[in-house]
Amino acid sequence: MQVKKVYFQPHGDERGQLIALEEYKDIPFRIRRVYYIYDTAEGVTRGYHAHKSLQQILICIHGSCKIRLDNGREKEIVLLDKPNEGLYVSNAMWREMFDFSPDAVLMVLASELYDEADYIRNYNDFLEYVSNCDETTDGE
Ligand code: T46
Repeated sequence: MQVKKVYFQPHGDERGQLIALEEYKDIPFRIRRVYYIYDTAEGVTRGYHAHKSLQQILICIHGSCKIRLDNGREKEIVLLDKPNEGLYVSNAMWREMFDFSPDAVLMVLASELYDEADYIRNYNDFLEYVSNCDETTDGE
C-alpha cells in the first residue's frame, strides 16, 4: 500500500516554530472540519471504521501515536510523531489509532462536515464496500 505522508514547512525563527495549513495548498482538499483527540487513556485503540467519502489529514501535533491503515487488501502501520508531518487518509480506508503517548494530541483536518451516514463501522461491510468499488473501477 502506498502511504501518503505530507510534510509541512515550519516557519522557524529564534522565537520558535509556526506551521500554517491552507486548503488546496498544504492540504489537498477544502477543509470543512477540524477536530482533535487528546487525553487518550493508556492502551486505548480508536477508530475501527472507514468512510464512504471523507478524506482527512491526520497530524500528531504533540506526542505520538500509530495509525493502522487497511484498504481491504493490504495493511500498513504508520507512526505519527512530528507536528510538521501529516498522514493523508482517503475514503474507503479502514483506520485504527493506537499506541497514543500520554501527551498525544492528534489533530484531524476533514474534507466534510460530521455525518454519521458516511461511516462504515462493520469490517465485513467495509470489505464488501471496497470490493464493489474495485468492480466499478475495473469496469471503467
Ligand atoms: C476518524 C478518526 C481518525 C462529533 O460529534 N463530531 C465529529 O466531528 C467527530 C469526529 C466526532 N463526533 C462525536 C461522535 C462520537 O460521539 O465524537 C464522539 C467520538 O467519535 P468517534 O467514536 O467516531 O471517534 P474516533 O476516534 O473513533 O474516530 C474519529 C473520527 O470519528 C473518524 O472520522 O477518521 O477519528
